[in-house]
Amino acid sequence: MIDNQPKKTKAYIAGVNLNDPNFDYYMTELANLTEADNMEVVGQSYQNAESIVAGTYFGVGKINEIRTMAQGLKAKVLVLNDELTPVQIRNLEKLTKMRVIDRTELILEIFASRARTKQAKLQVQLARLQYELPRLHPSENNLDQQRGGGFANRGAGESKLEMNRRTIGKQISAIKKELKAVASQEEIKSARRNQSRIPKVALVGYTNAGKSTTMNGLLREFSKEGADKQVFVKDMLFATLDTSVRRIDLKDNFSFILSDTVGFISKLPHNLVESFKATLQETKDADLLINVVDASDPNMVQMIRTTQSVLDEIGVKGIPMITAYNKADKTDRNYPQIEGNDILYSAIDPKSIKLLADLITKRVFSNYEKFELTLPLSAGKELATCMRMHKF
Ligand SMILES: Nc1nc2c(ncn2[C@@H]2O[C@H](COP(=O)(O)OP(=O)(O)OP(=O)(O)O)[C@@H](O)[C@H]2O)c(=O)[nH]1
Ligand SMILES: [Mg+2]
Repeated sequence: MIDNQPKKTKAYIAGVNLNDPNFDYYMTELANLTEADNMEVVGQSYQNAESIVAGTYFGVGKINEIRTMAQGLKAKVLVLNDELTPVQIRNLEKLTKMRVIDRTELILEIFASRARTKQAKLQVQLARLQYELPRLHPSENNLDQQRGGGFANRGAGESKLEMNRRTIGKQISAIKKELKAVASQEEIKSARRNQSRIPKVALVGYTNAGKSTTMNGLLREFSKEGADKQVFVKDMLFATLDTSVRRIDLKDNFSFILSDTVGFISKLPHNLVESFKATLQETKDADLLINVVDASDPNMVQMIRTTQSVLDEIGVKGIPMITAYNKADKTDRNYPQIEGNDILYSAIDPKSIKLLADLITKRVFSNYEKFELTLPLSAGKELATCMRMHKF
C-alpha cells in the first residue's frame, strides 16, 4: 500500500506532576491536543516533584533523560503540559536542542488553524500576540521567527527588541479596536433578541462532546429552514470557534433561541478566554444551559469538572442547567431516557432529540400560561407589542 499522507512532525510530550490527582488526565488531553495540532506523539514522560524548577521547569537529570529518549525516537518537538515562562522555554530549547511548545502555545496554534470567521481570527490573533509580547527576546530579530527562530540571531540589538515590542503593542491596540466594532454589531443583534423575551438556551460543554450535532438535530426536527441553518460538525477538537444562534419552534407556539459555541478543555489559556468574551456572551445571557457530555468517553467525569471550572472562570453563575449525556449509542445503556434534570440521549437519533426538546420545554416554559387575547381593530399599538415579543 502506498502511504500518501505527508509525514507528521514527531513530538515528545512531558510534564511535571506536583501531586495533582488529575495529572494523568491532563497528559491524555495534552496528547490529544498535540495530535490535533497535526503532530505525532512518539513518547512521553513526567517528573514527580514538589515544585517547578524556576529556570528550566524540569530538573537537570530529567532534561538529560528526555533529550536522550526524544532523540532516540526522532522527536523534533517537545510539548509541555503547563504554561512555561519565556526563560524556561529558552533554556529547555538550548538543553534539549528541540523546539519547545508549552500547553498554551499548543492550544493557540490549534485555535489559529481552526479560525474561519473574521471575529474568531481576530480573537485568536489577539490572544497570540498577548502571549508573544513578554516572550520577545533580543536574540530574535524578526517578528516572523519569534518561536523556533533558532539561535543564529543571538546578539541582535536591544533597539530591535524595543521596535518589535512597539509593533506588537500597536497591533494589539488595532485588533482590540476592530474587535470592539464587531462586538458592538453582535450586541445590537443580541439586544434585539433579549427584547423579544423568547427564552435563550445555550449549548455548552467539553470540546467534541456533540454540541453542534445536538443543535443540528433540534434544527432538523423543529425549524422550518432546518436544512439551510445547519452548523459545522466534525470529529476534532475545537471544530466550532464561533457562536451560532438559531430559533427553534416547538409545538404550541413555544419557541426558544438556541446558541452553540466554542468547546472547553482544561487549562484554557486565560488570554484566550479573555479575547473570546464576546463569543461567550450568549452563554452568560442564557436562561438555561445544556451541558453536553460525551457519555461514551472514559474521562467523562473530568470533562464535566472541566466544563464547570471554565464556566466559573467566564463568570457564568446561577443559570439553571440540564446535563445532557450524549453519544449513548456508543454505550450499552438504554436511551433516550430522562432522569431528573439529566438526559441520556444520542444527538443523531430523532427520538432522542424529541425527548430533549420535551425536557427543555419543561424547564423553560414551566411557568408559562396559555391565554387567548381578543383585540379590537383599533389596538394596533398593543398588537405590535405582542408581535415584537414573539419576534426573533
Ligand atoms: N456516535 C455518535 N457520534 C456523535 C454523536 N453526537 C456527536 N457525534 C460525533 O462527535 C463528533 C463531534 O461532534 P460535534 O457536534 O462537532 O461536537 P462539538 O461539541 O460541537 O465539538 P467542538 O465544536 O469541536 O467543541 C462528530 O464526529 C459527531 O458526528 C452521537 O450521539 N453519537
Ligand atoms: Mg461544535
